[in-house]
Amino acid sequence: MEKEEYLDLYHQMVTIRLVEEEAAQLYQQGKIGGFLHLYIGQEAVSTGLIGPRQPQDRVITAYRDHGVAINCGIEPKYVMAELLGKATGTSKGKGGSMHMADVEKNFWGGHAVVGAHLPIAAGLALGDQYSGKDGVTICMFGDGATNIGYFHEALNLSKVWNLPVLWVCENNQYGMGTSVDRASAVSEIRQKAEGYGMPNSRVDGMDVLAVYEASEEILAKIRKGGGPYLLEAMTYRFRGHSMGDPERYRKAEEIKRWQENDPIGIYRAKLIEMGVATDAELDALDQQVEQEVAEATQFAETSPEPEPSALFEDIYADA
Ligand SMILES: Cc1ncc(C[n+]2csc(CCOP(=O)(O)OP(=O)(O)O)c2C)c(N)n1
Ligand SMILES: [Mg+2]
Repeated sequence: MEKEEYLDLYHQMVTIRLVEEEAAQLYQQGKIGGFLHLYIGQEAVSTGLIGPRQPQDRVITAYRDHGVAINCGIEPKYVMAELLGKATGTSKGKGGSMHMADVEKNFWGGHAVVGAHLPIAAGLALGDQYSGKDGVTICMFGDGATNIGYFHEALNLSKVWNLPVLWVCENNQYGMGTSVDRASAVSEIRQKAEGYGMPNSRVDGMDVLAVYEASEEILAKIRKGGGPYLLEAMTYRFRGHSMGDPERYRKAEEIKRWQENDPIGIYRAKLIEMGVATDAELDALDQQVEQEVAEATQFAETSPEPEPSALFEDIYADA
């Protein structure tokens, strides 16, 4: 990788972190309605995963989607405007936090029903296979989603039809307040792929370069007709399940231990150690992102609300 590419990954991770820290404040001020699920702590997963994708590769995820939207190339100002329910938002202010999408960026959302986007991912991949395109569908979901029927149906059919899907389980150790050990019959989620004869592996989801390398290699295999693959990324969400989670199910020491393993801090140290960038260069980049996020917030706050008539638009797709 060239220096710019290394720094671009860093820029994306810091952007996600600062956009979400700002969003948490706006939520507390009552400017963001509904639910807000933050991705803070998990930035290395989507950044590393989406880094090596080709433009024809589709991306689809669950409701923890702000970071994924940014990694797919949606500008922070459109993410922020969507969070505030403004007409300039990426889903015209009608989707909000959980329903970011931009088909032009090949980002297929943002889905609130746990596991429900997995069969949609299989359908997207079937469409590409049927029309002879070489795109891979990258489908991200949580550990909790792997205990849902949709997961098993989608994995099974993807293998039966040899669909080009990269299934990615973001194992952040909890589904709401329930730990993986209490909800899943197997502690290594990747083992669930064995039941469908599907290749699988685990990766350190706090190490953006490890995720990038795994993604690059697996995408190439799938693109060559290798069929579906399940990648389990080990990660942790530093904040509650959503805003307002009292977090009675995990100990402060556990959170602290993981926070000491901050994916941005790890990557920053690695960039310096590898001689890619100096402390001062990274500080300057941090400041640049602060400025960009302030501008994005300003754009969102001063954007108009959707017109009432917009309620009746975008309900049915044009044939
Ligand atoms: C079908 C369905 N059941 C329950 C819920 C409520 N719910 C929202 S998030 C969640 C936990 C999912 O955990 P996981 O898949 O691990 O994702 P994470 O929040 O950790 O990213 C649940 C049970 C839902 N949205 N949809
Ligand atoms: Mg989870």
